[in-house]
Amino acid sequence: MVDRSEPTDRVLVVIPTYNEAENIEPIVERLRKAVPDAHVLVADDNSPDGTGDIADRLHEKHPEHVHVLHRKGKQGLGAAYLAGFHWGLDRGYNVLVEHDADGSHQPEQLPAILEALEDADMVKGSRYVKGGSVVNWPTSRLLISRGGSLWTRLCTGMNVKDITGGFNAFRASTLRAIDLDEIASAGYCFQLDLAWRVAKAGLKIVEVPIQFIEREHGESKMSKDIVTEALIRTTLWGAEYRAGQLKDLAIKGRDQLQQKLDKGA
Ligand SMILES: Nc1nc2c(ncn2[C@@H]2O[C@H](COP(=O)(O)OP(=O)(O)O)[C@@H](O)[C@H]2O)c(=O)[nH]1
Ligand SMILES: [Mg+2]
Repeated sequence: MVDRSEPTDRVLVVIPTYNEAENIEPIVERLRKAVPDAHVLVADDNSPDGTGDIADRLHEKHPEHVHVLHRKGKQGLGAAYLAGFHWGLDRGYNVLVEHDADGSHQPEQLPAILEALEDADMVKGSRYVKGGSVVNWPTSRLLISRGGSLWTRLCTGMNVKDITGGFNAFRASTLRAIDLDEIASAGYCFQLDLAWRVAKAGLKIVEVPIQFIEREHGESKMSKDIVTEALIRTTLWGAEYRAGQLKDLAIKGRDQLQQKLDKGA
């Protein structure tokens, strides 16, 4: 169980980066302004465009608040987040935040997310609740995102509107309550995987409206393989979950029948 009376004063914002040279400095500086007490960890996969060097310079400028995790090479967003979470959990942070580098997530909206975490185990920044929005996405991308959320909701029964979103905050105890090391999802399915594990653990997920703005610089790492991974995994989780529900129903029916038979005997 997660103890919500635990403090939430030590916040680590993890930013995974791959080729975000144009974006990393402005986003870190905006975070420093919006949440001055929070620490930032840039988890860089040895970006060929030198993002890691820029992050090192930001660390020199803000030695206490900005940290850098240099990883060997491109291993996907999920692996970078997991390494970042472990880095933070090992150092006693009690809140861990996921935040993209590309300007899609607005650091100025983080205080509202952190406030909501006072009464939740996980907070999802949500484009699809009242007050949330998406700016500059082509219809095709919006369809993938909304379709992905809808499909996951149908499969798993999870009551979350924006399941694929990547602007999320967790209590450290929430991450400790789910088995992080079992997460194999690499691409954006990582976000679904995390939310599904938190929901399955019976923990409370709250959605807070955010404005999502598509990046102006650099390229998205979204690919067909990433979407396929999400589709296959969510369908399998759903099948497993629904099979479990059916089994529970069958066991209940069998027990009720047995009771009746015993009474009649
Ligand atoms: N470390 C690391 N970061 C990644 C990787 N793939 C994507 N990212 C980062 O994850 C965030 C979201 O990725 P993005 O390409 O914008 O995906 P999109 O928003 O779904 O189009 C950005 O900060 C990326 O730099 C990766 O393989 N390794
Ligand atoms: Mg992006």
